[in-house]
Amino acid sequence: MVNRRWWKEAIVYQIYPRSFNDSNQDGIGDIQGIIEKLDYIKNLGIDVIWLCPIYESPNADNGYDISDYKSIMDDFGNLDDVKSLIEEIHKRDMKVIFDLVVNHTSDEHEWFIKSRSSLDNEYRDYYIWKEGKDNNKPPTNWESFFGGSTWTFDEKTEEYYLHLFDEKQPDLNWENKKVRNKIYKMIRWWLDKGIDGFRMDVINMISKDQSFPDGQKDSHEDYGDGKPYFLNGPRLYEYIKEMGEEVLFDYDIMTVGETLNFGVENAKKFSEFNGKELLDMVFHFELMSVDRDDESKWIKEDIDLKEIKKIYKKWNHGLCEKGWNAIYLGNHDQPRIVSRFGNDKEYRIESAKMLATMMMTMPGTPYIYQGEEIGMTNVAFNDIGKYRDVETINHYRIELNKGRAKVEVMKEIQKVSRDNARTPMQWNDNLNAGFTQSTPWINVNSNYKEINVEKSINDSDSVYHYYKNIIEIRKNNIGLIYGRYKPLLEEHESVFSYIREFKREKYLVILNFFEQELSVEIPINIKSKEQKLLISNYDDIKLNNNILNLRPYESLVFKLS
Ligand code: TEU
Ligand code: CA
Repeated sequence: MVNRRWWKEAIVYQIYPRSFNDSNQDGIGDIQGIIEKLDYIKNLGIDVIWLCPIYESPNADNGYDISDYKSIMDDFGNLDDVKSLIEEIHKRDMKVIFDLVVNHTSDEHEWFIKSRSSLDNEYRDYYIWKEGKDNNKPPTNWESFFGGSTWTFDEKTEEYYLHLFDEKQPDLNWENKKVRNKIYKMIRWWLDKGIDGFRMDVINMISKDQSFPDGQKDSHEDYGDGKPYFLNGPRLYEYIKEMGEEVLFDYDIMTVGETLNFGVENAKKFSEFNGKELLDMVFHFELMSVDRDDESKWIKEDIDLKEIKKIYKKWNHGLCEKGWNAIYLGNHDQPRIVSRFGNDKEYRIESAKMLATMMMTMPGTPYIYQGEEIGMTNVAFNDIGKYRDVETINHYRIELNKGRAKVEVMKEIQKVSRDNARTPMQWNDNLNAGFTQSTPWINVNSNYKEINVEKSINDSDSVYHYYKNIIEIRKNNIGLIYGRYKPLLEEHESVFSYIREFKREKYLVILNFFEQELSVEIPINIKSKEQKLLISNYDDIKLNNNILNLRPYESLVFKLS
């Protein structure tokens, strides 16, 4: 029995507005720029657009530091632009979800300005303030996601405030019911404008262990690990449930939580309350750490396919009865997927298509990040001055202060920096890839003459057309959406293969995950090669008695019955 929902059958397209399309030639993408491109998005087969934050913000973290939830960032436009954006999206029979960033605000939000002004004002308790300990050291040894302590001392009132991210992103105090009420009201205000849901930024960080213990720390480390005390905290379920009851349950919307270290059990638990959907799905980070060193996100390791298989199996089986998956390989915080999981040189096209095949044949709702559909690559600027991201710039500064060599640190940044995904969308081979006619806020990737939307649309063999085809195939084959997931060849180190089964429908997916050519015996009878091949990224098939010869990144999807 499947529980059909529109958001389970949707394909989502994520827009990072700053880098999408500049309509007024000031070098920054904007709302009108998005409106200009809605037909392009619709044509790809998209149902839902997820818009990264567009609210008023001093941009310490590109809009994830909000100074007013109900105003629009000047760079992007105004509320009227947003109203027409929502209208134009709905006109095209698509939906739109916004980013909900309520773990923290900007330090320029009026709540925080008031909060920091004295010890006893009515907003003091909107944020998390603590006295220093042992000679006025920070209240805990936690390390911020962007480097340094999670606590900043404020001279005015001589206390520390908590910020899990930048010091310009103070954490809200969710223990305070007034804060929660204001947030629920703000959510209702946006839903009444007609948006169709939310992507909830770091939502499993909102409840903190109120005893604020120090985190574990090895002697060679400067900071301790606070994650056990602010991830999946004691009141998290209560808050999400309350948000549902006080506002979300009144609307037919979709919600996707961004949840670090959440786990399948939580994903299940949080998917429902009293028969109503709570967090419809979550972005877990397990695939985002398969190629990273345990201690540092900046150390890139090789791809281990068996690890990837294990993660999909765990989540696909874990959420097959209850809950739902969100499928993504990249976003605005991650390197470009073809550079990371594929090969952005001689097999860029083949590997981008292989990754698309995997995403579109997995159980769960697929999320495409802007540019992925034309196989955009990492940028690898050679000069730190070209980077814009606070996390990257901090990393550079902190590591150089430790005495590390510039070249070494730059190598890490080139592979891992979030700016890899934030260079402007490549529309055509004109100046600045058609993104803007003035100087873009961040440089365009120099490969834009080779990789751009216009060229991709004109080439029937492009990554773009492959995405378009496979999206259509997914929509026409409900078994690819709701079918059960059965892994095959689980011990194979370079071929990823699985079955999707739904009532009488049966699909077989075979992906050569690497560039080595190889032969593999498929443990399922494929009667004739042309029989039911739905899609492949090569022109022909090399099949002989169930032995498949797979070329670099070759991917095939069969409909067996
Ligand atoms: O990201 C949260 C997060 O934990 C990471 O993905 C983060 O970007 C990075 O990897 C830290 O090392 C969300 C947003 O997606 C991100 O853009 C924001 O910077 C962050 O929250 C704060 O709002
Ligand atoms: Ca602009």
